Amino acid sequence: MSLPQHIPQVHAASSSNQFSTESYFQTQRPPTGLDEKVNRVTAFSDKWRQVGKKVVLVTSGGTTVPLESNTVRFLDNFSAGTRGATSAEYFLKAGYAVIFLHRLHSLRPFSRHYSHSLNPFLDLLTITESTSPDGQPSVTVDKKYTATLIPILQAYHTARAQGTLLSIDFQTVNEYLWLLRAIAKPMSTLGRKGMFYLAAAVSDFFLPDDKVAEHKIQSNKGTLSLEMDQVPKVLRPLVQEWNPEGYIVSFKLETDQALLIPKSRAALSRYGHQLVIGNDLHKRKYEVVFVERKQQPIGGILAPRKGKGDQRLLGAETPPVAEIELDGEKMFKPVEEYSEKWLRLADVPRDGREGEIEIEEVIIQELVDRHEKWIAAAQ
Ligand code: 9Z3
Repeated sequence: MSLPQHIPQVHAASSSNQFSTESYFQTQRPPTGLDEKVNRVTAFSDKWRQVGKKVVLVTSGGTTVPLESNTVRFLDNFSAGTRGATSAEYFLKAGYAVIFLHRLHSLRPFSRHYSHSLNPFLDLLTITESTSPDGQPSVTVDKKYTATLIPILQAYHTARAQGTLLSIDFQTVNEYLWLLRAIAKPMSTLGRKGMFYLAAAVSDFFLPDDKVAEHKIQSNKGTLSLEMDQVPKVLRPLVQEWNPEGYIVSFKLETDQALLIPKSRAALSRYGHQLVIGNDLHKRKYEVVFVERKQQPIGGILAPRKGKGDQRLLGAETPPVAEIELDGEKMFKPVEEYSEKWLRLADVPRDGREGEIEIEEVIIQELVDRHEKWIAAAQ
């Protein structure tokens, strides 16, 4: 039966491709410049591995989704890269070497303090007329700004002199995914001394190469409909194949606070990594929650059920078990237990400190301890 003209046609969901990570990398083109970027990361992580330094990959900013391959238009998201850029500074301060994988033109460590919109750098400067014979005026930083500027400048110079900060940029979600996979490899030689701090806001949807328009989409049709495919969840292969020894921290962003903990737990259970930091879009600058497993992943261990309520079956050290039925037989499956820790700026003791405390300082303090324990647990 054909539909009358005025009834809108709805695309069947089954017409979209479901990309596994494997099929994604088989079908989507690698970005130009990938090898050169990966070579820089390899040299950087080799250098720091040799001296036993801890290395963290900080991802930062939003990814774009181009609508045309000769890109005029693209989809984007809100992320400015504040979390990533700020965290990178505190990781450096805590003695890490930092690979800063960031969205092109998003905020960067150190220079973020003087972003063009919030605190324009030119506003700090004054011109002083020359008193010397050459008649050249000089530029100085206004006295009232120097006390704030000096520690930032010192930390920046230290990172430059020691070579502890490597910045690599991406723009599209495709570039981000290829880079993450490629960087995970050289980082795996760091073993447990490598950390992943995945703060970038990565698009959940994209237009695969075979669906993207080649040239600028013309506007004369009056409307534009897009059917996008789901970006594969690369956390699973990152944890299970690309870098199984690294300490892996992902972020979970929600706008409904009630979803933060259940969604963070679900991510831990699904991907098996070490920590999810949950944050609410509107409170993210002063409140986050750490969600982690109480014990290491134990997924998949099944034991036949003996006596009713027999929880000793898996040994005294094992976590609680749930009774499930598999092929008609009653089995026990260990249940993962989670802990939550809220970090709130309002709870941080000020200890006579003046000025603002940033939530990233508190996050990184907590992470350094956990990462140390992760390293020690293997020894
Ligand atoms: C975050 O949740 C970051 O904390 C923010 C930082 C993007 C909120 P800003 O750059 O914002 O400081 O303005 N990042 C991860 C967001 C994300 O896409 N997570 C995925 C999800 O929630 C899981 S990997 O599903």
